[in-house]
Amino acid sequence: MKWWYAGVSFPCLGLLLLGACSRTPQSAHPDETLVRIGSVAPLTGPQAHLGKDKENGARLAIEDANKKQLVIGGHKVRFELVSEDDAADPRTGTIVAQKLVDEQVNGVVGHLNSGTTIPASKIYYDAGIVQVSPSATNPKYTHQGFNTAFRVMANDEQQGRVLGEFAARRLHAHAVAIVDDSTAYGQGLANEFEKSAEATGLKVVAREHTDDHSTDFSAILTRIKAREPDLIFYGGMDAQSGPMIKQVRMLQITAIFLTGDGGCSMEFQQLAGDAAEGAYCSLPGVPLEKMPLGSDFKQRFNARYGEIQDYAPYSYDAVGVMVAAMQAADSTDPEKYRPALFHLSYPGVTARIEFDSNGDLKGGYVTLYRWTGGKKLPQN
Ligand code: ABU
Repeated sequence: MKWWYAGVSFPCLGLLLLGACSRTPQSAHPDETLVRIGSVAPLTGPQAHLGKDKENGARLAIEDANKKQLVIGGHKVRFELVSEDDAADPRTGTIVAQKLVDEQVNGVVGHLNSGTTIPASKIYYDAGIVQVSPSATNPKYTHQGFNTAFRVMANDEQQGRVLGEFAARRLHAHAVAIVDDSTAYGQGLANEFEKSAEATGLKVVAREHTDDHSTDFSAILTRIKAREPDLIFYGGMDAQSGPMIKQVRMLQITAIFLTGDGGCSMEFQQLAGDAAEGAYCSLPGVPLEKMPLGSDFKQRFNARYGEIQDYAPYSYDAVGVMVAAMQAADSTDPEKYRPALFHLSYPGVTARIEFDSNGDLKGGYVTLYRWTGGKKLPQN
């Protein structure tokens, strides 16, 4: 339901068109203030499963916040999620961002992809709306000088470095082939991996590019096979890495397969089938089981929404830290609670969340996993 149906009377609608009426949406309960948090992710297209997972994480956090019956700024508050679909498309991302700005949401959790998050961040910054991305890892997002931009996971500089060192020191690779999906995320992570791999003495024997809609990689993989790498690194999402590893094994390429968080989902395993066995991937943070609140979150999420794909816990934390900042500032106004985000030490389910002056997560731990018998097993 749109805010102008829920909270603005019909006479007010006319005045609103003349700019003479408050646009603040009202709760259906007269003694409550409605606090609306935007959530943006691809809910259609090849990444819809990841977007839904992210949305569900945010939804669970909103429900938990409402259970606490918080009073902020002297008013009982009720949180509401405003979910939007950007289809992982940068242009749609900016249209949806402008829509949320026009609707005057109190904050935004999103977007999911770096390619949508980065262009959208300018729109939120210009409007003074706080944006916490649970998953966009391209460093540029928090390096544009926008004090409204935050993220709750390690960025691709951190992840790429760890992946490169892991390939050399733990997997003992020597010759690596690198493929990326030509997106802000995939290409950026592959570049960081390449830097790290070369710094640790690995030889890059092939560098190839695909896109985030392809599923046939036979031409790329045939060229790679001729270069005899002992490891293939893929920068991109599960919709490509799943079919890619299948085709790697069909071509009888025995190289180790390694990818980042975009390919570390349950969907990767579903798409790859038996070919997933022995593949490696990284996820920011420590495994949920090792976090004080992680197992409880996992249990409740599984009971409510099924298996976690990838980003639900980070999205849960992104909403959680935003609500914590509102409580700390005793205000749901983004101008007022934004500064509080820089001073919080928030116990998330994926990490203790503290932001640096750019809005990046301090510490930025990364865990490597190996697919074994259909499960991801932590390696560090
Ligand atoms: N972090 C990987 C997926 C999201 C993105 O950065 O595009």
